[in-house]
Amino acid sequence: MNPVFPLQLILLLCLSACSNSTDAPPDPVHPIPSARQLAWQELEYYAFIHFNMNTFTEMEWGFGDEPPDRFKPTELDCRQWARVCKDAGMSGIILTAKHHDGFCLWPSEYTEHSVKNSPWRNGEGDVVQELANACREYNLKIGIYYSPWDRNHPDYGKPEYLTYMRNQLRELMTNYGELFEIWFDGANGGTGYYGGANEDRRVDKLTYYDWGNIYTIIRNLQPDAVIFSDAGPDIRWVGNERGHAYPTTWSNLMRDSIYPGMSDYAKKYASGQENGTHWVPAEADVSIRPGWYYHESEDQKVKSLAHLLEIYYESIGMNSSLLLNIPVDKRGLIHENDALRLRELSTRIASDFAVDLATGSTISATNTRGTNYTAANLTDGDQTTYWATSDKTIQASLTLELDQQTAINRILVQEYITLGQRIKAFSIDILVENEWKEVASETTIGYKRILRFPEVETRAVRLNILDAKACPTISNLEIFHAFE
Ligand code: FUL
Repeated sequence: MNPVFPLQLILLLCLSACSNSTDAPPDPVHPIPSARQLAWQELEYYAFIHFNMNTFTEMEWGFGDEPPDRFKPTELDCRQWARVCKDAGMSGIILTAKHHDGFCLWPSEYTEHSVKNSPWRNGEGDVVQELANACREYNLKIGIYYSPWDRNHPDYGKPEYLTYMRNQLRELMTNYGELFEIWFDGANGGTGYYGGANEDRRVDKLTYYDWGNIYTIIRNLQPDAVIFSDAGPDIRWVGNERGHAYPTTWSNLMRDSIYPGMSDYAKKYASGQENGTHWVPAEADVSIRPGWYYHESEDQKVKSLAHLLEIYYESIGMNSSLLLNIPVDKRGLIHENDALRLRELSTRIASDFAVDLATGSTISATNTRGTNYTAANLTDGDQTTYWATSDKTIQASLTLELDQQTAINRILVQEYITLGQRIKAFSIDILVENEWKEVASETTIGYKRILRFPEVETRAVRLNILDAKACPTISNLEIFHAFE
């Protein structure tokens, strides 16, 4: 053994004691996100594409008796969809591979009710494959919407249908490369064609689908994909189809007390639960038009820029992702009106969030855990560094001093969610003529919270953490001056 001099020994001990007390990370507050949930969280904004048999029958929910030859897009071009979504600043596309009417956009070997019996590409086409290729070309992620309810299938409601569903999911999970999200609709069971039976078939939504086994198939074949349903397991429905989360939105959920399609879901679970047992963050889905599918009569009803901005702030700005639906039209293209509006939205968001006015400011905190967790981590543009207080300090304030009087009207703040969602109450003050003026008093932050307030000229901004489950951990604080 090497001799160690007493002085060096003391120094070493002292250093390690110091680093333990100041630089040990805070304990996580459970539940915490999995690696696949953390990766998903960064995607934030992606497209839903409702395009299927309903596009050609002017339906929202097809009955299941539609003949495959009605599916005949004239100019289908998935590269156009990908181009529009990429230009819109989106990170991926989720396609309705099979909706409630059961028609399959891929030539499944388990049914005749698919593109293979349609006139499109002489029955040789595969929309899922074309979209997968286009997404790869444009560096977008691809996800699959698969309706558990199938109004076409003769066996729906019987155990045999589960074999069909599993076989189809295996096909989809195997043949199209890496998928980022699998989307299971909560709407299921009711009247339908069911192979000619034309009857009402109800299922026990809790037990019928044997979800555990379906999740196992997906985990085995697509280990990095997140699974969406009302009940997760990875991502949950936000509880409305208007595209907004709630000022209080927890990513925690009592997951085991929920099953997809339960009637009181929206009331009880949509905004998550402070004491939820599992990490199941919210995804807000909404259509850019009144319907999910394309209807020519809605060409002039594309949501306004102002409406879409509201949706943006109430989803991405309230600890949720935004799944914005674009109905592809009968040609097989995203309609010009929708493409134009999407571009307006992305241009506005890009310009409103182009200049972070917090960059270069001086930032200080009333409490800091240690040298690895200083307030400077909030403005370093690095999401893996964060500010934290010492274990026993829940309430603390951060003050940002700008180098000159500046007009501001947005503040963006992010918790370091790797260690769990912790903050229960916070407020924001702005220094106006030497007096602190409160502009926001709120509850949760989560992955991302964007606060809007009327434009104000200031040299200093203060974020006060008023209550938290444990010492707060915040990774990012940005300030902007948006158009209005
Ligand atoms: C609902 C479905 O019934 C709608 O048709 C649409 O697909 C929407 C996203 O989910 O539950």
